[in-house]
Amino acid sequence: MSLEDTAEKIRTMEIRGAALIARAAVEALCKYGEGLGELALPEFKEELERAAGVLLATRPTAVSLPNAVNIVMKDVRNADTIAEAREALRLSSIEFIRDSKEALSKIAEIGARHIPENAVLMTHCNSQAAIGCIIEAHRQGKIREVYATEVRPRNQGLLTIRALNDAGIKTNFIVDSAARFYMKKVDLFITGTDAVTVNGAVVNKIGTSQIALAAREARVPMMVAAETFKFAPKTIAGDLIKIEERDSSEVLAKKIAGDLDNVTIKNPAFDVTPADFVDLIITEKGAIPPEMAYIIIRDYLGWEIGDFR
Ligand code: RUB
Repeated sequence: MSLEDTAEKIRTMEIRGAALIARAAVEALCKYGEGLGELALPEFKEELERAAGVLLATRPTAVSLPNAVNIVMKDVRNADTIAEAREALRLSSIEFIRDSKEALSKIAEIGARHIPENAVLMTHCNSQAAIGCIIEAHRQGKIREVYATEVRPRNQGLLTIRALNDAGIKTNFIVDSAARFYMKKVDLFITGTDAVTVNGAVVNKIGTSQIALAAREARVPMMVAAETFKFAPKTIAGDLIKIEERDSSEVLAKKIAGDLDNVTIKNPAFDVTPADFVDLIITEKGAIPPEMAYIIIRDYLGWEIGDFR
């Protein structure tokens, strides 16, 4: 698959979910670099930066994408010879993909420890990291049942119920607006995330914050499964996470919406759940309260306050 094909698949959400986007981007970048013919070092670096730009322009919210590209490009940028740059690209790509897969199993193991016995869970959207925790807890005999939302407008809930069903987990499929109705039966609300800010706010699929609000009202804790590469370094300097606004036709077909001259159809793909509503974030390095997000950004992603002067 060419770089442009991967970018298009990310844009159209054929490839979706923050971790899968990051891995696909890294694979595409690596393959693109390997396909570049004889080039001098500056041209090689330039071509890769251009390719990285194409990938970064696909979807704005998942910080896993710029983080992954930066992790892979760091050694390439520092390389002194073309051979070094090519080797750096190959090795750092292999390493990122391996580490990100290992992170998922670690998160599943740690997350399952924080799921109570005989638990009723609710989840929103389709997160590999969150589903990993649920499946591991199920393997340990801890899950009674799961409520999974539909996730309008793109119906990612269908992917979630397929995964839970295949794992043999008793699952209830509900429309998004039924989340509060069922919250009283739930012990834990669990999601993944596209970005965690330095102050511990969690950016995830639209509707997450509404369900988090219902969970808080019902005194149901919220747990977020997040690889460390989902933490957003630039929020240290006050950068806000850009919320992707997708095409209105995802919400309402153009042939229906066409003559509604006074109606604007809004389609934000993500929302922000404040740290106050989040009880625990499960990373591959351990479970942390949201207030510790800066430690992850500093100690595991290598960014400091001074980097953004
Ligand atoms: C996906 C979404 C997921 C996170 C985490 O949104 O909000 O909860 O990306 O997923 P979209 P994972 O479908 O718009 O990409 O844990 O798999 O990285």
